[in-house]
Amino acid sequence: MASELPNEGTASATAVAAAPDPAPASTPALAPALASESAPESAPDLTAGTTPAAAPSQHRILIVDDHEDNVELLRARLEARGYLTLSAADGEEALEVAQREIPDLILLDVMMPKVDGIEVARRLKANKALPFIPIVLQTALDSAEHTAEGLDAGADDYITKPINFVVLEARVRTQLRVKALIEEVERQRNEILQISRTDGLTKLDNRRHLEERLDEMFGHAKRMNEPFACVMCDLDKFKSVNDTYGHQAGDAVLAQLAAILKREAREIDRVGRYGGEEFMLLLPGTPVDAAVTFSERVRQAIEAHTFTFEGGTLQRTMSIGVAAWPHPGISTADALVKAADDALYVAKETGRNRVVRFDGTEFNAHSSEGSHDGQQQHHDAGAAGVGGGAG
Ligand code: GH3
Ligand code: MG
Ligand code: MG
Repeated sequence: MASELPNEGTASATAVAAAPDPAPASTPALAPALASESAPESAPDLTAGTTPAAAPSQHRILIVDDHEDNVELLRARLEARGYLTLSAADGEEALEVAQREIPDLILLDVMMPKVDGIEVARRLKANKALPFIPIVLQTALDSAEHTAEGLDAGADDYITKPINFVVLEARVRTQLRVKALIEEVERQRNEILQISRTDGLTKLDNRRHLEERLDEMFGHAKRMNEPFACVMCDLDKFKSVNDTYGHQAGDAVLAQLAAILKREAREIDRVGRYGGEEFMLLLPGTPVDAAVTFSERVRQAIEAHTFTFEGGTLQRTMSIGVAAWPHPGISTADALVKAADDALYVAKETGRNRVVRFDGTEFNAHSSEGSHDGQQQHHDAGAAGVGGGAG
C-alpha cells in the first residue's frame, strides 16, 4: 500500500514500508492531498533509520479535517506508529473535542467550513485554562498567507498538503518534545514555588506564604462579610527542650506539633509556622467563639500528646491567642494578627497552657492591670514566668 502514497520520498520508503500500513486505498477525495511528488517535505528523513514503528508512548493526537478520508488516512498512519487518535470534522467540533479531551497535539486543517483552522488555533491558544497543546496546521502548498496567519494566530508549526508522512511524524515528534520541555519547566517552577512557600522542618506554610494568604483571605472575608479568625500559638518553655535534650529533639517536637495542628485543622484552614516555635492558623468562615472552641481542642490535644525523639519522650503545652473579624477594633490584617498576638501574650502572662481571646474577660482583666507595654516583653516575661506543662 505504501506504493499508493506518491508523496512518500524514496529516502523514507524503507521506514514506511516496514511499518504495518492499515491506510485505506486512496479515494478521489484524498487525491488532491496526496498528489505531489515534489512537496518540500520530501527531503531525506534523517530519523527514519533510528525511529522504526516504535510506539512513542500513548500520546493522543486530535486530527481535524473536513474530509473524512483525510482523517482516516492520518488516523491509520498515526495509530500504526503507536499514537492514539481523536478526530473532528469541523472547527466547532475541534474546539469542543480539544477542550474536553485535552489532546497532546492537534493536527489542524486550515480550510474548513464554519470555523476555520486559524480561528480554532486562535481560540484554543487564548484559552488559559488549557495546558500547552501544540498545533500543527495542515496547509495547502499555495497558501503562504494562510500559513503565516495560522502561525500568527498561535499555531506552533505547519505541514503542507499533500502530506509527507515521514515529515509529519518528525514534526509531531518535535512538537511533543517541545511540549515535554514546557511541562518539565512548569513542573520545576511549581516545585520551586512550593519550596519557597514551605517551612522545611514542619512542611507547613512559611511566614511569607502565611502573610500572603492572610491578606488574601482577610480581603475575601470582608468582601463576603464572613467571619475570619486568626489563631497564634506558642509552645510553652520550648527553650528548655533544646537545653535539656538537644536541638534535634526540639526539631522532632516541632515537626510533631505541626502534624497535630494540621490534623486538627480543616482542609480550608491555613496552618503555618510563623517563627521558631510560634504557629499561626487562619480560619475562614469562623467566628471568634468557634475559633476559641477549636483552639481549646488543639490545646488539649497537645497537652495529651507524648512527643517522641531519639532517646526519649516528653510532654509540652501550648499557649494560644485568638482574634477574629468582625471586631470594632480590627479593620486590617495587621491589626488582626496583632490582636491574636496580644491575646497570646496574655495567655503566657496568666500562666500558659491556655487559650485567651482578644477583648475577652481574661484579656481585659489583664490589660487593665496595664502590664502589657509591647511585644519585646513577651519572651522576657515568658522566660521568667510560671511553669507550663513541662514534662
Ligand atoms: P515561652 O513559654 O515563654 O514561650 O518560653 P520558650 O522557651 O518557649 O520561649 P523562648 O522564646 O524563650 O524560646 C524559644 C526557643 O525556640 C529558643 C529557640 O532555640 C527555639 N527554637 C526556635 N526555632 C527552633 C528550631 O527550628 N528548632 C529548634 N530545635 N529550636 C528552635
Ligand atoms: Mg515558646
Ligand atoms: Mg516564641
